[in-house]
Amino acid sequence: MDVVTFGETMVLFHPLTTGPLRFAGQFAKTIGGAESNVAIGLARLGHQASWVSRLGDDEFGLYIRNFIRGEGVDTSHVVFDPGYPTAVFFKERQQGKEPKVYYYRQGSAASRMRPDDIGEDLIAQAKFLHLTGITPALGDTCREAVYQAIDKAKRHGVTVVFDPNVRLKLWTKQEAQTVLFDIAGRCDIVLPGWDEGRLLTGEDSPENIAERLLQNGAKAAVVKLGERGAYFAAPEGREYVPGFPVQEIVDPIGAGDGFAAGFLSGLIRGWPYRDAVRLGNRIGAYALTVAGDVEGYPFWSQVMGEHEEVYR
Ligand code: KDG
Repeated sequence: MDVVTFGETMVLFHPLTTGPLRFAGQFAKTIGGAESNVAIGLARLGHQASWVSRLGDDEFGLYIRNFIRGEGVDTSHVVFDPGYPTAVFFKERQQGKEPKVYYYRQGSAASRMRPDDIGEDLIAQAKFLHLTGITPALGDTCREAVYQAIDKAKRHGVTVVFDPNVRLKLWTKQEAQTVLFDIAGRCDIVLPGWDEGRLLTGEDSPENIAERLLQNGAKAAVVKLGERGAYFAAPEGREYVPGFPVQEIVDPIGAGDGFAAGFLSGLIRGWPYRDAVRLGNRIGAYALTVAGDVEGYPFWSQVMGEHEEVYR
């Protein structure tokens, strides 16, 4: 196994029209969840990824499991929890702005995840454990599962990668800052967006954010800077890596997870940070071109340009 990750995935409905949701009459259905996004991105790039979660024992639970399994991700540790629903969320498209997100996830099956769901044996087989700051915001047992998973990974020398993924619809700024900064200090590699880095550290520049995260205990930090690319601080050096140009941004949600998948793919291949971050920027850019989270992630053959594209 290359990467083990765990977290909540929801059914995502995105409207076919722009404007307030109350006027939207037609929706496309797909799935979204930061951790399964990363697992799917990795599987498309040719890696073995396992996604662990709880789903409702319902139609949407099966839909999510089948979708993720269909992408080649290991879902054999997913628990179907009777009596608690699979969560859903909606995007609201706004002209010229990032979509708004509305969650219906309180009391969901995934909010009942607990430490035993993520077995030490599974983590011990992996090269990386990938975590996000969404899971600890879902509830006390989820938060405890995150802390214990980090301890399990450490006992087996598994590298822990943490994307803070701050979601202020789930908790207050103060709570998010305190808990996520604490978790970041226990992980090996931290991948904040620039705003998230500012919130966590109180610093402003990417360089200072990264240094503060290293002082806090991480071995490396990569600050994502949107179209400007990313800045990394790691034992092998410190550098800005330029972004990948995109002609038209359809929807930025899912780009950070694409970045994590590409970056991890580079590290699994044994590449230096500069190249791994560059691949992260590239996979993140693909995600910008579609309305869903994962539909834009490329296969490895596309990244390598192995096939000449024939349109008709
Ligand atoms: O990174 C994209 C995810 O944030 C989105 O798909 C939904 O996981 C999600 C969340 O909790 O916001």
